[in-house]
Amino acid sequence: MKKILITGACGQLGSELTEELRKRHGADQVVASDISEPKPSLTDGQFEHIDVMDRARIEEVIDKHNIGTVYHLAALLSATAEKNISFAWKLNMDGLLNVLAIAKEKKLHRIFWPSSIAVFGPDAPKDRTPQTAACNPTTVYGISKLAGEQWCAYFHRKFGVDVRSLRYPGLIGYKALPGGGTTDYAVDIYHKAVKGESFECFLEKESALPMMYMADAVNATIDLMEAPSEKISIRTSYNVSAISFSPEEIAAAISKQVEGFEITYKPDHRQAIADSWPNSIDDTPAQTDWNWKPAYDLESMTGDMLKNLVLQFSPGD
Ligand code: AKB
Repeated sequence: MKKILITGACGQLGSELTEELRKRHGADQVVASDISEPKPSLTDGQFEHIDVMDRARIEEVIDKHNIGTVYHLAALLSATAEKNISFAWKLNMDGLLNVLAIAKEKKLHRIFWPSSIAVFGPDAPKDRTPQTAACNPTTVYGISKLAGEQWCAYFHRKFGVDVRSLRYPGLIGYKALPGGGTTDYAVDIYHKAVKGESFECFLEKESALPMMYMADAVNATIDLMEAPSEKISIRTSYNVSAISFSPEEIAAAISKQVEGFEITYKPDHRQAIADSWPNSIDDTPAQTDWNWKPAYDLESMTGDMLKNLVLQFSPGD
């Protein structure tokens, strides 16, 4: 059987996706890769160092491990990308184009590539933003995701590459920290709450954004990848929705479970990014095509996050 390769496996989504795919297919079937050193949680299976801008290196790893499927996650997120626009463009685009070209040449079985709600900009409706809303992003990250979506559709249409994609909202999990995103506050806030500290939020209190619990994100990704080809009607990237909340709403959900929790607001440059994105997403095509349905709402996610972070931070661990 051909193996699975994950790029960017040390990232927030990569580390959890690697864990779940190894659970489902066996640790020896899933090769994790990253430009960084492997995290301890990734050392139960094979690991390779890959800089995704180096096409020859990706090919070498694909040949060495007899790879059939690639989850290509390595990228710079929105806030970091704004600080280094040329590098963000190079990493996000060259990485994807390398993987797509290799998939075409080696006739790989399937590719997954993450897009984002960042493809939408101020011209899209804010609430329940539909799949086909205007995509005029105002960030370099959003521009790279929009271009990437079109490259995915092009490689599918022109060369038959079976590449699939989701427009992730902000992802929230307790196992790994996000890095450099605008939605990162919604992870950091839980860490502060379990440490008994107050939280200073870099977004305004009413700034609602689409979000998703990591367990739902991992399931959505694997469900999409396991769906029969004839069910996939969208070859750019699917809208997927789960929860939508503002900083004041997540703080209220935490306060119900952590007595005395306090939040203050000091909006910074990330506020402009958040302001350009939708408040919530309509994901009808994902529901219709491959039965997408999230399991977690704000309350159940908050309960699970707090329970698991308390276990992680408890003395003796
Ligand atoms: C970010 O904030 O940059 C990401 C995203 C929504 O794509 N979490």
